[in-house]
Amino acid sequence: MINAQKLRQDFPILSRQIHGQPLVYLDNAATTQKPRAVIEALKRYYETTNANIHRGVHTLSEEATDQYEDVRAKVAQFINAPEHDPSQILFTRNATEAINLVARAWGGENLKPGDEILLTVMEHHSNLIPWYLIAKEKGARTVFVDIDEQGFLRMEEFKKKLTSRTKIVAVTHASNVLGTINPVAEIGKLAHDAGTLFLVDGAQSVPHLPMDVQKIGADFLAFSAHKMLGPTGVGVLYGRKELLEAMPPFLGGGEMISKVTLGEAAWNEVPWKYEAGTPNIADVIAFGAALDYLQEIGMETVQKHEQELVSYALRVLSALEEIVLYGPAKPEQRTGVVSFNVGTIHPHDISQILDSRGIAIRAGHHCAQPLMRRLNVVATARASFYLYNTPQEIDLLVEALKEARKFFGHVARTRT
Ligand code: C6P
Repeated sequence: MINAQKLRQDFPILSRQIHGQPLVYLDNAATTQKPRAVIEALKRYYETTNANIHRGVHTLSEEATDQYEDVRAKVAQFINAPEHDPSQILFTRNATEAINLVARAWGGENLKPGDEILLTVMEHHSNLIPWYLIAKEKGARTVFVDIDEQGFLRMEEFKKKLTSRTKIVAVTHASNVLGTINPVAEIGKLAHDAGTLFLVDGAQSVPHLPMDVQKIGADFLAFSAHKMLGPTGVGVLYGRKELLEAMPPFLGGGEMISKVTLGEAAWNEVPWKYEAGTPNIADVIAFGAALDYLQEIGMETVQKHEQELVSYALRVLSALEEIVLYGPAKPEQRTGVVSFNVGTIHPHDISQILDSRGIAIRAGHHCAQPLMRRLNVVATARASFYLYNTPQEIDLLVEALKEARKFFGHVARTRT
């Protein structure tokens, strides 16, 4: 069990006041707060180890290189990459860049006119636009699987749309709007049986549940450090080694070459073939502290805590008048993300009222405009939880929503 009250003491920002009220941070799907261990790792690196990596033959450079490469090994272990081989882990700027890398490097080389990329209507723009761009360039097509009324993927439709034309299936593991956890192991098996590749967008799953890339059969997995207690500016792409070795580089420059002559170049080995230029050394090293922190607690425990919170949130929120909740009804079928609308109040207005009480949520289309259209809304309000959130914070959310309803109900009445 997580003792969230105790754990909160590790997060300096959580003792902040916003508009004179204690901060209630419920925007964790956008980015999470950072424990002192991560902040200190960053400071320690700059105060004691700062140097460029892989180049200098001096103590600082060697220490920085070792610390940076140690994190690659930690990530390989965290997601259970085959044989925990670190060369399958690439550092990018974020999950978005990781997906762009696959679309450009793999798609640029392998997609042909008439080929299909199988996606779903619940994808974040980061797992749509890179595919739209490469599909246009290559004359390939994007195909979409719908959801049912509860927010689950229509698997019968998925099976029908998975054909010999499908060259890659790219699906989010967990929706950033609905919280739905997709059956990725089943999708991976179907994709491989059909002879196609499988990319998993893990931006909303790797931070919240135990990840095993081998179990889910992912050929590629993308996620961001900042959504799992780590710093901004670090993303991860896991790729199967044969694929990474066969693909051409994504960006060119220093570090990613083995030999350069006038007009010709040969590429470095993986993973460095994909890490052109000086990487985000400090933040990768601090990400290592975030992984240690999560591993110390255990990802099963993190998931269980979030399920308890979401279970409580669904119960108390559904008792509010005029509320519409989106996504699966059962807490065990979702992550700690709850999207909702209250009557005709615009989500931005809800968010503003909550902010005046120190409560941070997100409102808008959540970079999932096709899903908003599918749900027949322009926007939703969204509360998203993490390991430091408490049921008391959900009570504060509910009280503030009651106030918002009273206030906007009053405004609506005085206007008519
Ligand atoms: N979703 C949210 O508030 P980046 O920005 O690259 O770190 O993550 C992109 C991304 C990819 N896939 C999914 C499913 C996501 O939810 C996100 C980021 C944030 O929902 C910011 S829009």
